[in-house]
Amino acid sequence: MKKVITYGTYDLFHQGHYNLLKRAKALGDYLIVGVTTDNFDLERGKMNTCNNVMERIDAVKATGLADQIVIEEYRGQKIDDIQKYGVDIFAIGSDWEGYFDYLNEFCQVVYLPRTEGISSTQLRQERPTVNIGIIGTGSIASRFVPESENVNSAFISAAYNPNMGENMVFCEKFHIPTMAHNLDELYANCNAVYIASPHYTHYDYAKSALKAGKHVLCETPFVFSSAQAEELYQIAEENKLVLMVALKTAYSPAFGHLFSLLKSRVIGDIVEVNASVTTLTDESSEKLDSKHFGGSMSENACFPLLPIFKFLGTDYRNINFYSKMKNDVDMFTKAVFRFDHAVASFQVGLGVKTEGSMTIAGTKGYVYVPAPWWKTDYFEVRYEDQNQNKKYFYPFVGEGLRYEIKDFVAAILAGGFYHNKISRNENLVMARVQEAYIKGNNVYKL
Ligand code: C2G
Repeated sequence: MKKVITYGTYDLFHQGHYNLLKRAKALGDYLIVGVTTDNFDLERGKMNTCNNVMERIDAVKATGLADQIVIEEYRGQKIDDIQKYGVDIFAIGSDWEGYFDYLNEFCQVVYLPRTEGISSTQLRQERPTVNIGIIGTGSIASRFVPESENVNSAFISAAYNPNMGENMVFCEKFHIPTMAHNLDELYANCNAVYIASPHYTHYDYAKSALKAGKHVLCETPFVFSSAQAEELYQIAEENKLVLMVALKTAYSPAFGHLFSLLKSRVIGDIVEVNASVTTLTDESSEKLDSKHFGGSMSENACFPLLPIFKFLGTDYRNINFYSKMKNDVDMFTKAVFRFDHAVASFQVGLGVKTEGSMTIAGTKGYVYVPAPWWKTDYFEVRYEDQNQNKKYFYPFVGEGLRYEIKDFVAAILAGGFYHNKISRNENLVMARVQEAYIKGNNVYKL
């Protein structure tokens, strides 16, 4: 019996896929089809698939051409499969011509003609698009635009900056169709808004965008009081709009899995979370402007607040802040939280440098996430018995903003039926912490 194997993602299954499977089947007596997992596709940079692995397997099954379906989970698996299943022929479309010649050592490699004029990419482009207007055209927005190009259904349609000179340079550089002269013009040319303006302007812009009926993705720190956060969520809810905070760590594959591992109690009860984010900054930077909520707390605190609230909940008893001040702003702040059964702390700095790692201590072991933990692709779970230690690796592609953009767009297209990676309550409590700090509650200045 001649066994043939072929692989693919088979997203939005189409005639090209069908023809390929038929041609592959005709090469032998038994066809094995490998379907990539969602994780493997993420890892190889394909993050715009519309169907999940179950849907893609079902589509292959429905053709009736596959005698066996396997899932492809890792690089190098093709060699393992060929040996494991005693495969005679590896077949793949001609778009891969030459790429899989190394498999000739293990079986015959056949490149089959590809069907012209149809592709998953083309079908994805025909799906509804979310037109995003950007408010604020600084450095984070400059990273956002190229990242959005990796997200299916996301299109940057307009940009606004009250400084028209800056806006013009930005729109020309990134080929943005509408250079909006005011907010009304921006809103007329988008159905969602990404707010990447200075921190102190977030609340006003978010409120205005929501009132104009636009979905909002707002940069961090979201706002500076829980009342403001509450008000914005209420407007979003009343108007059935998506409101998300662009805290990129929350959407990254590594953080998502770390959360699930900890909830499944791999280190027992969590007793301590400690995380640091320090980014040395030029003293003339706007980030250190005392009039506009500058400083380490406002710039960086949302990052460590995320794991603290995700892993320990938001019901802390108290927080004490210790701040090293200069020109009325905190160059460095250490915060200590008391929970009923745990303690947490973080260090944030713009003028002081620390190791940027995170540790989570539990009754059975601990998790170590090396610097920079907030954009990690790797962490370790460690135990007293070192033989039990485990290392985990994940993709973190590019600037890592594509994950939050993907979630934002997916939430809009799903009409709100979507799990938000940072809950409303977590965002409210993060704003409450910023508020407490600004009011000077339990702030000890050094
Ligand atoms: N294909 C085709 N004609 C098209 C589109 C795709 O013949 N118009 C073929 C591809 O050449 C491939 C198969 O259909 O053999 C599946 O294509 P994709 O779903 O795009 O999967 P791909 O990214 O090519 O993954 O490990 C995975 C493999 O490396 C291939």
